[in-house]
Amino acid sequence: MKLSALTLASLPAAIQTPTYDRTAHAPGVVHLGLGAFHRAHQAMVFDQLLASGDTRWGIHGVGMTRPDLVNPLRAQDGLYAVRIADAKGVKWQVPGALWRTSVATTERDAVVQAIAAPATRWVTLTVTEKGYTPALGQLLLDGLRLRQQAGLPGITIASCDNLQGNGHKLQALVKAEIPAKHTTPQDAQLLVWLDTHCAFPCSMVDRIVPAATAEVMAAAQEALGLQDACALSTEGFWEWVIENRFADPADASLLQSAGVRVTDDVHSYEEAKLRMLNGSHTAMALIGAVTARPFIANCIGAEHIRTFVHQLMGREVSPHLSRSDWAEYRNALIARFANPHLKHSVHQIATDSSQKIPQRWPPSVLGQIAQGASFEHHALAAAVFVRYTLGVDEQGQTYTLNDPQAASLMALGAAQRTEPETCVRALLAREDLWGSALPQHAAWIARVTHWHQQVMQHGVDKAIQQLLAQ
Ligand code: CS2
Repeated sequence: MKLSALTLASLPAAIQTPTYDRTAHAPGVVHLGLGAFHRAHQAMVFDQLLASGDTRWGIHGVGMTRPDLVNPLRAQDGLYAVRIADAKGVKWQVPGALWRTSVATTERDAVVQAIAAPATRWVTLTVTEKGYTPALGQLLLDGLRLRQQAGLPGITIASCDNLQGNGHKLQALVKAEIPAKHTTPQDAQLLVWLDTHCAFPCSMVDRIVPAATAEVMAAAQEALGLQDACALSTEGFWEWVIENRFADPADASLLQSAGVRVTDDVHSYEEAKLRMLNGSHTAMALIGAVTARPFIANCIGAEHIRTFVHQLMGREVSPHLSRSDWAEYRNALIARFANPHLKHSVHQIATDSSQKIPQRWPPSVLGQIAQGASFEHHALAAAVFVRYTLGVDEQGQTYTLNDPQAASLMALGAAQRTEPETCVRALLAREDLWGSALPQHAAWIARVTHWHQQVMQHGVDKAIQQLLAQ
């Protein structure tokens, strides 16, 4: 038997399950990007608010492209188990906030109608870096336009993706779909309505949630006594920092009551998270992919890689952060990366590296350059990225580059065994990855070239050890 509304009551008493009515009310939240992260993070915050008796936080979850990810959730009435495991212990919980589901590519109209529904008060988004396209702006605008035409209240539209200033980016994307020239009076009104009645807060979200695995499904079966094709595993830690900018100002204290940090300064949390956590993640993911270490815990478990990441954060990232508690933050991150319960695949994190590197590495490198300080750790990480584009690890096993730029990256990196310098230069010239300043910086190019030589001659582990010995 599988987990569903019918079988929920049969779960062992130790598992926390929703006790509120999941069918009496229309969802108040439309979430775009129904991946593992949302289900083990925001959906659990909304579950808490629902459990407190506030019926407005049920979710209409939208998978952006993949019906095969949404269908199993539908078959389980939006229910799934989450294993929360770290040094403090292991527990299972079944959040109940996911009430409806759609797939944007095949059910676009249902999504537009959901955004325009009277009960909807929030739209949240985790559509990944590459999801910020004109098509997303248009989808949101179509729903928002219907709201405005129907005289409905404005809503809060919260981007929760790993992008600096994510709320501003999303707002610009939506407004860009209204023609700047020859604006009709209706469009002009819609623009004013968007600015005065809707809110696009920036936010930083954090929780390590690996993609579902067969191992977690088997563990769920054991813990639940039921089959759960959508079970997830995560850590106890979670953080949601959101700008105090809501269509309904009363939401600020409600979210705070559920443990969300509401502040006017999201920026300092965003930059620290993107460069410390995500920056280290990308470095370890590429190191792991090339050295055939399957999980982040394997990388951080190797002493030289742990020291490398510790130094990367402490020496090259932290000097440019506005967060002053960076040392505690770094130490907490190292402990989180080492969580043995999280089988966080390096290839999952290496996915879309071309979209992730721009937020994660160049700001720290540029900060170091401005201060005349060393950027050796980032240069080595960049060299490993070049090596990664070969698509074969140091054991000779091939792997796939899952990246919208995969073809062009692999084409540029293909000859790196025979023409290493040309390939490094070609990959470092890409402004879409490194921004406009770094491709011009001779010392940066020279240091990445140096580390690439070491990586090609001696392997990634030796190159890291050499760096640490400097
Ligand atoms: C990771 C993130 O896959 C990745 O790019 O760096 O998903 C990371 O696990 C989360 O941002 C943690 O909050």
